[in-house]
Amino acid sequence: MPTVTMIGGGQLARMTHQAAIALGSTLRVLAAAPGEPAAQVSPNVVYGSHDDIDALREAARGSHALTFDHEHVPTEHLEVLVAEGVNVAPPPQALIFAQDKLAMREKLSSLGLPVPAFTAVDSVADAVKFGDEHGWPFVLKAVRGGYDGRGVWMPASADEATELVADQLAHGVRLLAEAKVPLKRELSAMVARSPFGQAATWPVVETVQRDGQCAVVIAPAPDLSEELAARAETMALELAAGLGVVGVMAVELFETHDGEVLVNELAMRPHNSGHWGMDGSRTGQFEQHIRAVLDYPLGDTTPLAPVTVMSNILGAAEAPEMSMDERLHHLFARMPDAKVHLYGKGERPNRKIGHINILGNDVEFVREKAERAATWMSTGVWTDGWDSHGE
Ligand code: AIR
Repeated sequence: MPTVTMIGGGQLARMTHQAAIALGSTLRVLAAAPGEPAAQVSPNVVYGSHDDIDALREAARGSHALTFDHEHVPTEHLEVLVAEGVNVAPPPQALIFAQDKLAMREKLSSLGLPVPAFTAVDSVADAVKFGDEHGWPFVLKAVRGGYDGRGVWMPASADEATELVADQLAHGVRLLAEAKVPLKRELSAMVARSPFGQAATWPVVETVQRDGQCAVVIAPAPDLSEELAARAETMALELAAGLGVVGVMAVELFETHDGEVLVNELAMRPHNSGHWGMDGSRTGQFEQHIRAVLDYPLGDTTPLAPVTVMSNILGAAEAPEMSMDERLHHLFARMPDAKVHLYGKGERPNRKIGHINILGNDVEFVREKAERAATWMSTGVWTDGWDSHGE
C-alpha cells in the first residue's frame, strides 16, 4: 500500500494521518520537531526544514505522492523534486497561486474571475496612490508567507501606510494592495481534484472570522441562494481544473451586499473551512485529499445532517487552571453528541488547538452549542453560566 509524504507536521498533517490509517496508506511527515501535532502520532517522521532541499528529498524518497500541510515550501525546490521524478501534488505550477497572492490575483483576473481591485506595491507612493484612488482603509498584504491574519494590515491613512510600507519593504517583504470590500460575510467553496481529472465539491460554507482568523464554520452556508451557491461551486471546479490542482483546494470568498462573490484567497491543502466534514460529510477533506493525491476515485461528499457547525478551540489569553483532560470530561458529560478533535498543541493565546463539530437541524441552536462547547474547552467557562461541579 502507498506512502504519502506531507511536508509540515501541524494539525492538518495530523488529521490527514488519521484518514490515511483507514485507507491502509502510510503518511510520512517532514516535521521540525517531535512535539509537532503530526510527529506525535506518525511512526514515519523525517526531521528537517521545509526549505531544505535535502530534507525534502529524504522525505520524498520512495513515497507515492508528496503533498503539504502549509504553503511555505519554495517552488524552486519543488521543481527540482519534480525533475527528479517525485509526484508533487499539487504540482508547483498550481501551488504558486496559493503561495504568491499577486500571481493569484493576476491569474484570476486573466481568467475573468471576480477579484477586488488590486495592485503591486513597490514603493510608499504606490500604496498612497492606491489608498487615494480606492479609499482608506485598504488592505495591505505580504505577497507571500502570511496566514490566519498574519501578513495583513489595514492602513487607514497615508501616514499609516507610509510607515507600514517603508518598514516592510526595508525588511524585503513584497507587498500588494487590495480594495477593502464591503462584505456581507465570508464563504468558502472547497473542492477536490484528482490527476485523472475527477473533481468533487462540498456544499459552500459560511466562515465566521474573529481577530483575522476563522473561528466558526457553518455548513452549508445559511440562506445562500441556490444560484450563488452553484456559481461558487462552479468557480471552484473551474479553478481546480484550470490551475491543474491535485488534492483539496479551498476557495475563500467574499459575499457582497449586492449578491456577488469575489475570490479572497486560495489554499491548496486541507483547510479550516473543511473540518466540519470530518463528522458532517460522508467523505471528509482529509480522506478526500489522500484519495485525490493517490488518484483513487473520490468519495461521496453528501452532508450527514441538515446543519453542521464547526467551532475552533483557540488557546485562551491565559490557559485555565483546569487541565484540558478535565475540561474534556466535563464537556462529554454535558454534550454526548459533541465531536471533539484535539491537536496536541500547547495552549498559546488565539492558537488553533482543536475544534468541535456539532450536527443538527437548526442553525441557531447548533451554532450556539458548538460555540459554547469550544469556549468551554478554551477557557474552562460555560457561556450560559452552567456550573460543572454544581448540584
Ligand atoms: N495551517 C497551515 N496553514 C494554515 C493553517 N492553519 C496549519 C498547518 C500548520 C499549522 O497550522 O497544519 O502546520 C501551524 O500551526 P501553529 O499554531 O503552530 O502556527
